[in-house]
Amino acid sequence: MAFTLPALGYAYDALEPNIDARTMEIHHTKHHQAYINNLNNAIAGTDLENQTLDHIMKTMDMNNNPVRNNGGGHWNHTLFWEIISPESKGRLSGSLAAAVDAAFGNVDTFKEKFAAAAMSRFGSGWAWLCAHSDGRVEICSSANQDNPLMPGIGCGGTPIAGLDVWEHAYYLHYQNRRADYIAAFWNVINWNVVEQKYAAALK
Ligand code: MN3
Repeated sequence: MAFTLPALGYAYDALEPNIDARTMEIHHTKHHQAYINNLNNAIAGTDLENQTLDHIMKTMDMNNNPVRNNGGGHWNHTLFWEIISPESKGRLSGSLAAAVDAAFGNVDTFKEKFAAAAMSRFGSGWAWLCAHSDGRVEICSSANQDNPLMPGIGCGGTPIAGLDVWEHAYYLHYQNRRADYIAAFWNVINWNVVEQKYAAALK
């Protein structure tokens, strides 16, 4: 079964001014679609063809660059579209807020550390908030289209929020101002979805 581009739950211009419509459209219809097309081509006729995307991530042969780069690209963007929304929804609360406090002291420190992870990723990659099955959360970043589900990335758990810091994610509107793009992320993060993903990661 070939992978297909997931529909967004909002219009391309719905995240303005935090993420501009042109970036959203190109990012979704060109970049994400290309990862999917290349992934489908890479797995056609192989044992991976009928596996779930999660299974492909967790059992990744890190020497298989076409599947690593394009499978990661598909998984990562699928999460990203889900955890943003036209306006920030919900708030950090409940058991996720407690886990964030336990790990970082408070929400502001969490945001600072997440932004630092996103800023310090040299070149292209992602910043992640990951949840472990025992409830702990941690922040990390990974290069290119790698993600923490893949073996040997250096941080564990399940990503429950991720921020794309490839220039294609922000350059049209923010040019080199990655810090401004990261700050705008908090205006569009959907905490309700992140909390659902946190709860699912504990099972
Ligand atoms: Mn991207």
